[in-house]
Amino acid sequence: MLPFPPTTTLSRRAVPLAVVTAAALAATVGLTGGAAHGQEPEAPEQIVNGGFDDGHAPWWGTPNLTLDSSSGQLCADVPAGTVNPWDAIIGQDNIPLVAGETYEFRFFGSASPARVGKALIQLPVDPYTQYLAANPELSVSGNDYRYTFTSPVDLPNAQVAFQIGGSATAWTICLDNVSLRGGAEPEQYVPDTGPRVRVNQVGYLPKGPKNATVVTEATTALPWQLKDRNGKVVRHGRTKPRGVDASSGQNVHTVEFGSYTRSGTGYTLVADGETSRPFDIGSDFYEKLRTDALKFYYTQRSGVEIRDDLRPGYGRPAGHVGVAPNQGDTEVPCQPGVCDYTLDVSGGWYDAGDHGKYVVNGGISVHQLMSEYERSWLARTGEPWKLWDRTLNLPESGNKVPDILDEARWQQEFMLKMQVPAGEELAGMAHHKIHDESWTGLPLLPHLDDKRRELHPPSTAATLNLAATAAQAARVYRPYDRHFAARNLAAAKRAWAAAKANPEIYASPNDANGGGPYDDSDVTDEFYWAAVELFITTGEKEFRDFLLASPHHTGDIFTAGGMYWGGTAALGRLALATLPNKLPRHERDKVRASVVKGADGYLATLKAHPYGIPYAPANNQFDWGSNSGIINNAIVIATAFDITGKDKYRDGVLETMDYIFGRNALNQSYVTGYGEVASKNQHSRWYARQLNPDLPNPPVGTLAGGPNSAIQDPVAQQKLQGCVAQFCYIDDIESWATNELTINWNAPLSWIAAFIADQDNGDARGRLF
Ligand code: 9MR
Repeated sequence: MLPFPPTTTLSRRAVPLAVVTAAALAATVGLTGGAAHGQEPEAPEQIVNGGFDDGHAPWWGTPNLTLDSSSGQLCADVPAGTVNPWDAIIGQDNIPLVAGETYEFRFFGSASPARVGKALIQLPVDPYTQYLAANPELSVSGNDYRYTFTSPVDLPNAQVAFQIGGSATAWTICLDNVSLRGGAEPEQYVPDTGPRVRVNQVGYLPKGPKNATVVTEATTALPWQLKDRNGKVVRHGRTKPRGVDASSGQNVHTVEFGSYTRSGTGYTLVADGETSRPFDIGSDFYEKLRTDALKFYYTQRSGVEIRDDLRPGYGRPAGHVGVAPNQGDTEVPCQPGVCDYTLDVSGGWYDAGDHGKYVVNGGISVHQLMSEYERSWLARTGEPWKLWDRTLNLPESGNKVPDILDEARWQQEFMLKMQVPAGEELAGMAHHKIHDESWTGLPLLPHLDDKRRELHPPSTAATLNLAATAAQAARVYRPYDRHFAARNLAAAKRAWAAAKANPEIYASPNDANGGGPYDDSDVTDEFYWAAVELFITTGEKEFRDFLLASPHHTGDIFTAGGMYWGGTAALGRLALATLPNKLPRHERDKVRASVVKGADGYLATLKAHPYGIPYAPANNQFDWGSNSGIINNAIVIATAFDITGKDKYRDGVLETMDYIFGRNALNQSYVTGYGEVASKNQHSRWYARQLNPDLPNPPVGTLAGGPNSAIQDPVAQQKLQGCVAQFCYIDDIESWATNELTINWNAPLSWIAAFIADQDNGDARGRLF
């Protein structure tokens, strides 16, 4: 972070730093630093009348605001009951921007009572592209704010907009000294990465491996010490120099202290004069994560009230049940020209921080939950009773069905609803997705979304996601609800037939207004996965012949980036390797060997990686949602453990989680509530505490997407330009490209948490597979 000396230049109301909260510092680019920031004195002012000493023209306000500049500041009373940020705006138009020029945007702002505002510099017309998006935490006494951004466009008429809607209660905003000048030095964002000794801040299993990474200039081995919570040295040794790590650009050493096995809390590791953040040695935390990572799904539910008694602090009205201002999802039309019927597609999980619901991504998510359940029965260390009824505190708890299946069913019911009804064109296909006709802003609770909801065209990929998950549901739910199982099997077969008849209907990459595209123009892997699930459930020849002929049955599918919503072949391969099925033994052995080989590849990557992850994407370009790729690769390694029982695979899984929990370049955990410093501002319209203190943070056990080299969002672009892989992340709610939460990222987290919790202290010996 930059130093923040009290300003002496622009503001007449500079506040002493002591009254500025740490949160405010973290949430804004910086309070004004005056001359220290190197502003070019001659750079011309682009904003007209930002001082309000003589009226406020040409500033404008939305009709619900009365602008008052009689005090020498511009003040407005914001009425109660606005929903979206843009329901109340103070703005100025016709601001010229020059491409490549770095600007400094400054203003004084106060709010009574305190509120988070939105300050934007943007295109004045649809799609309102934002060149700067800031969320100043406005206090009653007021602060000076300063941001910089580099304009990507030449534009004669940009707009400065203070969006101040979205509050249930009335408040007053005042602005002063609004200024925009070019020629600024680009902001240097420096994350606070704390001590240079990087550990799993949550903890290590007593009998598991224990690895850490030290960031240091030293090139020869250094002494290290492990200290217990009283500061007593309980083990010591020497580091291993590892050179420069490509994923962080840092010179690093590694520490291995797995020979120390005593449980306890408050351990620290000391090396090179630095003391790590504290950690435990134990196993309780994985037992807790097993359920926390699954409990995440209840508060993602659409179409039902979230009960505060079940999730204190997270209760909210049902979203999208056809109650105004919602327009759906009980009777949703298609996009214009796509179909002439409506469907009841209420229910399911919201995909992520948006209110969209997508069959493609919903598929892998619900599949991995059902697979977690299936593994609990089949793996040698599996503990099915840990996922049993009454484990997740759900409305359905007590119904004698495992809670994990109650949760998965909420989504699977939605998947079934997305199938095109009999008698319609493309009957049996699944609509790709349903979401708002255009993007909504943050924050926005689901029940307050007033946009039109639309069904998007059916796609082959969605249809195969439905076929795969419905085939799986048919076997998983059979002991609990034969009727639901039969309904799924019928839907799966209908979907399969429809996909075979329409094998190349692809979702458009351009269909991305109001929701993500989830486009995919190679669905051969989805065909393979669906055939596998149908084969495991039915044993039928058609599916066996299909899967044996698929290139994905023998191809090298264990890629660097790992399985994900657009690459599902590995889901099929893992299922065939682990679930009872009618493949001849020698065929099945080949499949198992291929999984073990895939795991060996990931282990080799992990061993070569000074931060111990089975992830080394081409050109060091970390993917969108890299954390899920990393954990999905660990699932392949875990499956090799289930197949072979060899400790090295279990150790690889455990070491992978060290990275997720803090052994990384940013020295932070990516799971909310786990570790001393952890992600807590993931992009979400309803866990939006960073924008509105009345709302909660994401629930404990929520995984952040993690470093994404492509930094597509404005906050990341503003602060992380030029970042090296692991540094391409920021815990800011507006960084949707690096810091979102999703149903398909928590699914592998919950799978792997259950796997590790099953390992007890790292030495579980279960029944034979
Ligand atoms: O996770 C998705 C990622 O793989 C894609 O590259 C990206 C762009 O298409 O979309 C991501 O998914 C987002 C989806 O489109 C909308 N809901 C939020 C998802 C997570 O960011």
